[in-house]
Amino acid sequence: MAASQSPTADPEPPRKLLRLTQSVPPEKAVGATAVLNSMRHVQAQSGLARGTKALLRANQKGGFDCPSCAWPDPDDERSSFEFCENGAKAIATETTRKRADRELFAQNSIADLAAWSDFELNDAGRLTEPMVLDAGATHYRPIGWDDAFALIAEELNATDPNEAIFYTSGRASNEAAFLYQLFVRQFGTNNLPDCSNMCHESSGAALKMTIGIGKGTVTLDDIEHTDCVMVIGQNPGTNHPRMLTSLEKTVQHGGRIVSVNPLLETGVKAFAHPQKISGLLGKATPLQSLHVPVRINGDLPFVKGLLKCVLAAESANPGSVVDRTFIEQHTEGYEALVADLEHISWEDIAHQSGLTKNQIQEAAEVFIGAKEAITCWAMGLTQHHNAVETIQELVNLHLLTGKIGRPRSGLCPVRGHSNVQGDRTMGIWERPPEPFLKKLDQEFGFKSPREFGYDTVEAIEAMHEGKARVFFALGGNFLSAAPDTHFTAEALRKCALTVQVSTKLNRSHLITGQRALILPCLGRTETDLRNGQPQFVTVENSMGVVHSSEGRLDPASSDLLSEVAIVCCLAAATLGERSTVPWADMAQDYNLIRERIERVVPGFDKFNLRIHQPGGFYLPNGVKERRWDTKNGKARFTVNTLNPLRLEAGQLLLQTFRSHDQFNTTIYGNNDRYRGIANERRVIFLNREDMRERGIEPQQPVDITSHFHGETRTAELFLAIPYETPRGCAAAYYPEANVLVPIHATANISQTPTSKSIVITIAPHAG
Ligand SMILES: Nc1nc2c(c(=O)[nH]1)N[C@H]1C(S)=C(S)[C@@H](COP(=O)(O)OP(=O)(O)OC[C@H]3O[C@@H](n4cnc5c(=O)[nH]c(N)nc54)[C@H](O)[C@@H]3O)O[C@H]1N2
Ligand SMILES: Nc1nc2c(c(=O)[nH]1)N[C@H]1C(S)=C(S)[C@@H](COP(=O)(O)OP(=O)(O)OC[C@H]3O[C@@H](n4cnc5c(=O)[nH]c(N)nc54)[C@H](O)[C@@H]3O)O[C@H]1N2
Ligand SMILES: [Mo]
Repeated sequence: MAASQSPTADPEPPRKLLRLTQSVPPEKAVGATAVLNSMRHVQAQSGLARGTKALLRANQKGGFDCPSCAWPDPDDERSSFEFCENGAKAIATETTRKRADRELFAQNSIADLAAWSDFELNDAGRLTEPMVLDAGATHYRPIGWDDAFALIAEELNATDPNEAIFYTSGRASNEAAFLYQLFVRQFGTNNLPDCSNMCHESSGAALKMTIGIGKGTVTLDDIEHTDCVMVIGQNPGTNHPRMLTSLEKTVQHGGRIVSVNPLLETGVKAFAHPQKISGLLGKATPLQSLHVPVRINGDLPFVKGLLKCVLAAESANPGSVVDRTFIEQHTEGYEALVADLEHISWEDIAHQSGLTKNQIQEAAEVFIGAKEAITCWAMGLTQHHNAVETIQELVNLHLLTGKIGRPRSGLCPVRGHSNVQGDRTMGIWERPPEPFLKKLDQEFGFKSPREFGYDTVEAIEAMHEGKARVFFALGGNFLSAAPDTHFTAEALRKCALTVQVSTKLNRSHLITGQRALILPCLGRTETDLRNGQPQFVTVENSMGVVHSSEGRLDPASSDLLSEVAIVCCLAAATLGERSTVPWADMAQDYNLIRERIERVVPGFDKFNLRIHQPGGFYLPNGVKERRWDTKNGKARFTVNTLNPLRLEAGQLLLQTFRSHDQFNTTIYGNNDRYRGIANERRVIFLNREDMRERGIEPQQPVDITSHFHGETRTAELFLAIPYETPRGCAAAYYPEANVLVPIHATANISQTPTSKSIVITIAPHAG
């Protein structure tokens, strides 16, 4: 029998090649192929009846919130098909009939399972009962819930609170998240890292500092009726497919779409609406009117170029472009911005962005010519060393032109996980603001710790240095999502105990501390009965709408607990008499939790009443009324230095991104249809000239080495494929490429791992 927990069990997905075929990427997205694909996934996993029942309740008023992305639902009328191909895959994967039960764990050791691909791990099915891995054991074994909670409580109570880490992935409901942070703070620490640290932290930081709120400022209706949407560093066709429905409306209303991306992503080329006969027959609406092929991490100079164009247009025609009244009334720092831009040369901008002055001018003309404009972005901007600066530069663009805080204009960071925004609103944050803690303390009669906790990268470092010994995850797949896979694996292995609250099997269950627990929970689609009463939870979407989510399917197993119940049991077991919070009552009636949220978190007045409004309610957002929650009540222009990564001869910049067949580390299949890739994930997309220069043939196996401050990391066995992208740019899938992301390569201020600009070299595969 293979030994488990031995540091030799490989934390990387197996390095095995499948059978790649590459074809020309399609010219349009969605259409009948997407519908067929949705049904294929649902039928294969869930069966038609269970699957269809689930799909028809997705994103309906009174239904459940699709567990995939955070794109909002229409405020008014909804069709009966408010889901997309990738939402269908997420639902299929949760509602699957397959089970990762005690037999599976008895038959397969940890080492056996570690040899499975990420696809195979997820495909094992839903987890059915709590499992424990004893110290030195090779296999997980079943454990009762009470024993599991007692085990964690015992370990936590033998641990200095600051040596325990409590991670959250963005699927946790508001109710679960609120109670979780309350428990963690009563336990005595702010060690609450979350997936946001690896995701939109840069957006939150940049927006908070400049406009006073770390969230987007527009509604779905704004997007659908604006004159220009700039989609920068985002691939909506794959990651937010329902956004295409909105972009189609923008275009139909006469708006223009500019896509800024090193790749010409199919999703923004054209869209065939899957719920219209014309769309099913293949008739597509062209979406982007301009594609700007920026070089990876070339966005800061690109936006500076746009700003220079705005100033030039204003000089040519004073009073036409720059919104002087707005600037005077609402902002500070204008003069410094103008002075900075005067010093920046077009040569530097062109050189660093990889774009010509003409290309930038063309984009500027669309933006300037639009009376109203919205900028949407995601990971293509947030995961770079200067991500915060780049997003601040976008804020400059909107402030300079006054295109913010009025209908149809503003900023739109498009969130990832379906409730990642809500989790932060509920206090999942290692750097909680004082007013929040004060209210929390008042409400629950205790004193929260004030010392900031660890974010994701700091948490990994702390575990690695032996400064943390318990790791608890409310959802997610920390090992595979985090940077520097081998470093993170070493860190987790140094813990005394690692605990994962999960729905599906993943690699974080296999790379563990000395002891490990898997606590299986209900998914969004399932009925949550407490004391015979069905409960619902709430979430907040990317545009600040809070609404309910209630599943109606029979749970995957009778032995699952809701996340809320898990947190309550854990808190009661750990804190005992130390806590005066009525954990048991709240676990039985989620209205009681919402009453507490209402008293602690601003914007939730009459929560239990308003949550029954069909579609929910908007949280207050001062920027929409041009109120700025900054120190002096003004929006701030910022001066951001151009500070490009300097590459040495032979080096390339690698971004790590998502295929069309995955949700983060959950792999649904091995295709990436919109990029013409079938049956392989170990690929590296390269510019043709870059391949030729290195003598690399199409589909040749290569090894990739990343370079950071003299350190190197290597990912082996990827097939090189020629792809339309600027010189010097490369791309590979996450999580296979995470081994290359150096733990210390993080963004200024937000500390987000720089997963979109990894300095690499490639060489023919050795072996
Ligand atoms: N189906 C599905 N949906 C998802 C997810 C999923 O994995 N699958 N993940 C969810 C989560 S958590 C998130 S955060 C979002 C992620 O949504 P995205 O941010 O769209 O995800 P990525 O695949 O990382 O794509 C990044 C895009 O940015 C581009 N890009 C890379 N580097 C640069 C750059 O330097 N400049 C510019 N301008 N562009 C660049 C890439 O070419 C790619 O098009 O999606 C959410 N929705
Ligand atoms: N190189 C690189 N790394 C990245 C990124 C990148 O672009 N490149 N993107 C980063 C981003 S944007 C993000 S958000 C993170 C994502 O990081 P995570 O959120 O940690 O990872 P996921 O893959 O979304 O988590 C999947 C697991 O969540 C569990 N799960 C699913 N549904 C539920 C549920 O309802 N409840 C509970 N308790 N568990 C559930 C399942 O067991 C599943 O295996 O990864 C980051 N890592
Ligand atoms: Mo994310």
